[in-house]
Amino acid sequence: MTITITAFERSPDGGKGLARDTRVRWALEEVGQPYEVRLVSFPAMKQPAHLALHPFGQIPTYEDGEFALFETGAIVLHLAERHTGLLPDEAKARARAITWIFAALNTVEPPILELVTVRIFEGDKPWSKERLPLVQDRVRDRLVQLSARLGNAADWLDGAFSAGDLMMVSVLLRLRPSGILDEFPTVAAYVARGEARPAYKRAFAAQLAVFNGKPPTG
Ligand code: GTB
Repeated sequence: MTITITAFERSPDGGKGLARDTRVRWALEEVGQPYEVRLVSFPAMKQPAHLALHPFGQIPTYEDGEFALFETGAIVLHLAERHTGLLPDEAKARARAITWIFAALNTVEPPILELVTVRIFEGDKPWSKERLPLVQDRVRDRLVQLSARLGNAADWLDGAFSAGDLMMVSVLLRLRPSGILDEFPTVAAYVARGEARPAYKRAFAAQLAVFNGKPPTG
């Protein structure tokens, strides 16, 4: 069965790879699974056909024949569990790698999304300027902790590259427009290592091709 994911017909990020289909594309590239993409417009995401796949009317979704998933955490974990390359075989190391997926989504991503909200969606509110430093500091707290975890020697969060790193790097990339990442060289270097992976580059290029109106090749 061909795997099909959904993505924005026209991503509001202008092809910077910040929409969440990129992390699913990246996982598919890491595990070597071919996939197709169905592009959806904002109105189409709220129509019954898409809501049947995604109850919250969002992208990305994942379909493999009759089987469908939503939520990037669930999709990446599903792929990582069924194919080699994104989770260690040893049970405890595997559980730790899965822990990092949850840590990325539940502990690191929320303050980052708060920052995006204050900077972009609430930037015109009178209280926005006052709130911004508080939210920036909540993000900085997490980056201090991640820097400590990575230390000077580790390339990845727990041994070899895993789905936990894929999710953490994906979450951290959303920070790039804010400039905060550059304050933390250890974390910035970690993100750069993720972006340097051939699978990430293919995923990024594929989503950019959509934005540029170029049909995917190969
Ligand atoms: N928890 C879900 C998951 O991880 O799958 C969240 C999915 C989600 O937020 N999807 C967004 C969406 O469909 C796209 S990725 N939004 C449309 C809607 O809710 O109506 C979030 C996103 C959007 C835009 C940018 N950007 O422009 O930079 C980056 C990320």
